Amino acid sequence: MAFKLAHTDPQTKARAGTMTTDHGVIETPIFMPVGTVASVKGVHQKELREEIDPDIILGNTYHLFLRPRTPIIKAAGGLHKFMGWDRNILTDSGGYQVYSLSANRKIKEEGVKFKSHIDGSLHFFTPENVMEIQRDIGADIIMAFDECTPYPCDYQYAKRSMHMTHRWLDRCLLHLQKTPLSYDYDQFFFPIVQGSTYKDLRRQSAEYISNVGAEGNAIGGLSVGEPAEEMYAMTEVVCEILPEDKPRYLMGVGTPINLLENIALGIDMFDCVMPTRNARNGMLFTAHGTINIKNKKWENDFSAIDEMGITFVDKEYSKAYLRHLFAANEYLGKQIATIHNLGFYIWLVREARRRIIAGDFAQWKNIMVKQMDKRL
Ligand code: PRF
Repeated sequence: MAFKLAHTDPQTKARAGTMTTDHGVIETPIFMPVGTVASVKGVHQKELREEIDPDIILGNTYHLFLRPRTPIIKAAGGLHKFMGWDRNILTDSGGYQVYSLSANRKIKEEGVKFKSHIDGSLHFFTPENVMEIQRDIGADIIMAFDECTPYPCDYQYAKRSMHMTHRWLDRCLLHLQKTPLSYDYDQFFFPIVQGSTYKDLRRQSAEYISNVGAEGNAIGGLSVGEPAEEMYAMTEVVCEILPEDKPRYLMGVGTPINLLENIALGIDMFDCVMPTRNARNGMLFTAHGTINIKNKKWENDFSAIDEMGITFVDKEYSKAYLRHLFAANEYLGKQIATIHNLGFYIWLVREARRRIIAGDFAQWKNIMVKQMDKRL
């Protein structure tokens, strides 16, 4: 994978770059819409491509392994063909979903035994079989199998867990070498920094991960309930150590403000369910703050959903109409809100990129952070 830094911001540590894989160019910073089960919830692939236009989306190993199951995806010729998405895909390893979704999981050195959240069936994930599954799912970027520690997490547990994540990483690497590609395009492997909210552990983990010399590096274990300031502090110490010339991916983050603050600390890639999940609950993100579209105050507001929005829904429909759709519990309401929110997130990272290149990212970020903190 070729990663080229086009520009670094002199006032912050923000970077603008490009990553190139066999499924095309990814302009960074990037936000990856979450398509957990081979579907970005509520958005047709055509709308995703033509209106929201992300260079890459994310899928989940845990979910796809359980349903439709790996052999079905393999028979389809990989996830791109199965879901009709010819741009980039990244799959998360299941290292997070196993902990957050499955009942009765048991974490041991060998791997994680877990019960499916769908039918209660028993499964076992190891660093080895998760690499094989990710080969067969066939995303362009695949992730190491890790343990995401909860917050708060005591120091001894965080330390032991981090070391196990490092040993699992070694097993992932060894097994990947023995596991050929399943399809005729390349895959790139990203290891994951852990270490909870402890700076010394984060530094140690970042050193370990950097030494792997992977095509890109990720930071996990954040945005799990800790205050934003603690997340930023961890991002900062880790970014000081991770190689400059490789993309940095902050997993599962976050709010629009979190994105800008972490871009300023040197992060290049993000994913989060927030724009899609919150859309389904009637929460809209805009450059001027958040809107609860279910609120009665929008009942008679016939202004556009978002005058500045990049997607067709933003100018085509009014706030009053969208509020009505939510009140009537129509599917279309959730769809419109989802397209709006994803369009906004993609606009935000693209605008950040443009500002980094133009040289006024820091000033713009400070204005945006204040504006986006409002509730409209
Ligand atoms: N590990 C993995 N995926 C993740 C996380 C992690 O720590 C997080 C943490 N916010 C989100 N997604 N594998």
